[in-house]
Amino acid sequence: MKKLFLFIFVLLLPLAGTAHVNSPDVFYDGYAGPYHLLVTLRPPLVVPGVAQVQIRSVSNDVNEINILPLRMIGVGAKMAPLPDAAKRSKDDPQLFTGSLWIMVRGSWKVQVQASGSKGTAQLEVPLPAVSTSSQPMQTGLGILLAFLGLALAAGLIGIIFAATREAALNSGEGPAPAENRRGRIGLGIAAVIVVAAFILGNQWWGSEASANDRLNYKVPNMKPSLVEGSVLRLHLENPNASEPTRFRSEQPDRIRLDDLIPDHGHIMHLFIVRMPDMKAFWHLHPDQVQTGDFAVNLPIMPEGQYKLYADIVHHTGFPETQVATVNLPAVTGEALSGDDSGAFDLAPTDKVAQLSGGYRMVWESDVPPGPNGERRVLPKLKAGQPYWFRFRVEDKDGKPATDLEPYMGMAGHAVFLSADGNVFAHVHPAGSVSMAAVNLAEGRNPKAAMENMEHNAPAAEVSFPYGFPQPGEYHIFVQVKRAGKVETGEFVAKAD
Ligand SMILES: [Cu+2]
Repeated sequence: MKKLFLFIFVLLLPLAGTAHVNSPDVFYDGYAGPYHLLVTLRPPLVVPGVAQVQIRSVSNDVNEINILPLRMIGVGAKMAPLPDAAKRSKDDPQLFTGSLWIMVRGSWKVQVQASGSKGTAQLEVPLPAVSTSSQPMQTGLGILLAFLGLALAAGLIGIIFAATREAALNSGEGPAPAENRRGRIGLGIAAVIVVAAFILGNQWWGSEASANDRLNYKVPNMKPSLVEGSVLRLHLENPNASEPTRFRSEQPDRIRLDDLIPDHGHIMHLFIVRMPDMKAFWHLHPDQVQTGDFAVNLPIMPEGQYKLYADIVHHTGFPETQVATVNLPAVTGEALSGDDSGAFDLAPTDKVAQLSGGYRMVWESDVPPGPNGERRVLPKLKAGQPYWFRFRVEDKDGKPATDLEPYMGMAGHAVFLSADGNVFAHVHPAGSVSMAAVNLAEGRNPKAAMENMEHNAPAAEVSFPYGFPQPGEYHIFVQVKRAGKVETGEFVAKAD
């Protein structure tokens, strides 16, 4: 039964996603006051719908967790519904689960209130909610409704026929030819009205269904072009611009391209990956030339087919990834500078990636020690499960690196990409949420994106909470900054 459910769930996995491509779940590693929590939010496939919430407390001092959904901006952000209690697992007392109704599309946040031995504290997790697919009516229900509708129509026609023919008769009298004729006329008129009602009803249903389809979120496909040999221009698309409402009122969080806010210091983060070998990877930061148009100087790049993923964040905290595939000739571009990084000679590995100067990045296959300090090994990775992906940077003697620096305000940046390029997620130590959205959710100025960022030297180990949306092979690109230079390690992972 569970397998069947899983199978159906996989079938229903949306072909679209936001912020990330085809990776709709939200993973968030954060603190509610003194409590360290790992929050997983599974947004509904169709809005209105139910979001699944799973919270793992890292320590065992949390007794109770309450959750509630709020709009990210506008009046809804201040009208908190009563919180729901998350259910504590019997087998695993540090695991809490719950579900929340998300009633409209747009930018939401989930407030998590944790209570325990150190009092009550809360944190907020951004949740972008969109419909990604329309569910067709179940065949059984369709047949039942068609049958009931026909019975109603036949009944209505029968009643009108009987009423026009026999209502004026005395008891015991049969209908005379005049009454028979009146009955037949009544029958004809009733049949015409019922058939007309069926046709109009069907049109109404169809237009509602297609209006609903138009509201489904579509992944935006930007148009790339190469100018002057080494400048990449990107023309963004906004297929979700017009959210027509019945009363033509404008949605406050309608998706538009003139409202972008910087996310960890840049208005766009562009990832370029060569397909299908994935041995070339860049993380660049194009400038906005005008609304919807961006440009960036390309580095030195070998010829090939490249997939492009451009992350942007709207003023509502709603993140999007614009995608494109492009064939490029060899580009004799500029040396990388500023926050731009990447390499064209990466060697994907499942354990140890070589960095410059003999340094290494090691994917740690063990997980943090268990409740009694016992060592635990990372189990086989399963799709749909949240994990901490942990990477240790060590010097040529195998000692933990001591010269790591924050890269764009964070200890590390990771990209999780499926082998076919259809699943993409840009993840940080705090999770898969956009950092600008986290600031917004917690009531800080999203534009002052760097103010809550790390300035201290990161530890030699960096971890990313993430779960693969579906089974398959994935590449993980992990970026850290060491001695003033950004280094990229590439790992291959399999999810069952
Ligand atoms: Cu990043």
